Amino acid sequence: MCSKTVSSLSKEKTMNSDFVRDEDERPKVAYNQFSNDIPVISLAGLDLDGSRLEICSKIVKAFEDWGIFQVVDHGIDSALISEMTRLSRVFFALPDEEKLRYDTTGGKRGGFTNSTHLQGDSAKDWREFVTYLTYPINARDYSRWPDKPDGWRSITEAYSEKMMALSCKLLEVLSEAMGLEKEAVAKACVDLEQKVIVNYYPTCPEPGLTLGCRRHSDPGAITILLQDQVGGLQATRDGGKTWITVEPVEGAFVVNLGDYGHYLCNGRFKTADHQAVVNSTSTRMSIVTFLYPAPSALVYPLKIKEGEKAVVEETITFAEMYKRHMSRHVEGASQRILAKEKRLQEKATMDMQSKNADIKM
Ligand SMILES: O=C(O)CCC(=O)C(=O)O
Ligand SMILES: [Fe+2]
Repeated sequence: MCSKTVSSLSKEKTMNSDFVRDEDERPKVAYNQFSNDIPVISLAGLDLDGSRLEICSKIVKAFEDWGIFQVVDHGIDSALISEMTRLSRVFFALPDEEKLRYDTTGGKRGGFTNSTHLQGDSAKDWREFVTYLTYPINARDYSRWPDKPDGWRSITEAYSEKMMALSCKLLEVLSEAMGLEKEAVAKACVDLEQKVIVNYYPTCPEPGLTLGCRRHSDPGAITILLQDQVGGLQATRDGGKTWITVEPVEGAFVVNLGDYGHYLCNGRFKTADHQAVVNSTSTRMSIVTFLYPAPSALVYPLKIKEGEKAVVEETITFAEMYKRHMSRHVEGASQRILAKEKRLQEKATMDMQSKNADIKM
């Protein structure tokens, strides 16, 4: 297995084989072949009775169709967004030794991860990332927050606070969409947890053979994602048959519904099925804020319409749901490896048979 950072590997002419995905997992649509199928929704007037209903109904439709929308006029200061972006870029440009001071190998919660080590997966993700557990505040472990560049820690604090406020507004919309009181979803969460991941995707010599971030859904309630103007975030709503590349919109955040959010509304809203692809000319960055319920929060629909069945078979805690979510991904990955080995074996047998046939002729 290769231990260089992805940034270092990106300078090589060919791609390291650890990153080569099975054919059916490889990108089907280019990173810059943009689609505007995902709606861009303005939050201007969200607090006014007249326009709130209209904005909420647009969000409901987007969640029903895709589990994803983009949000503009969200009230987050663009100077804060630019500074968070600038400082994150400075971090990833640091020498490997500096980034690896915060290496998460060995299961540390928070710090720098060079590619993703999903147990049993057929290939690694072409990305590096930094993770911070940002809420609850008393759970922050500042020893895992990189101390370089200067000012990044305080900007991350300010950024995560604004993201928490925006997430709470969106949880209110989700509650109202289910016909419940504004606080219903936040109450179901018991306590809100927030994790920030800054993803960095170096340029890749063979982007058609790999993924920056494997296909997945986010486990939590909602995710707020800031991407740069390069493009690479892709979504599917037919189980991976067809994909679209989400068009980057300056100043917008992408909002994804996670698995927990999907279960709370009894499956009415889709969980966002997504991945990220890379390219050979531009590095890309995304700053992702996950909103999770407390580990003890129960995963169960808040409202089940008459005649409807619950999409969950039993009430479990979010901690248990998270564990199952991760093992589902690991199981899927192991099955892929077995299938790949079987295909290779079948091919070897066929090659051998045709060689024997040639000899007999
Ligand atoms: O970089 C992106 O656009 C997607 C990242 C993502 O889905 C994640 O970090 O969960
Ligand atoms: Fe994601």
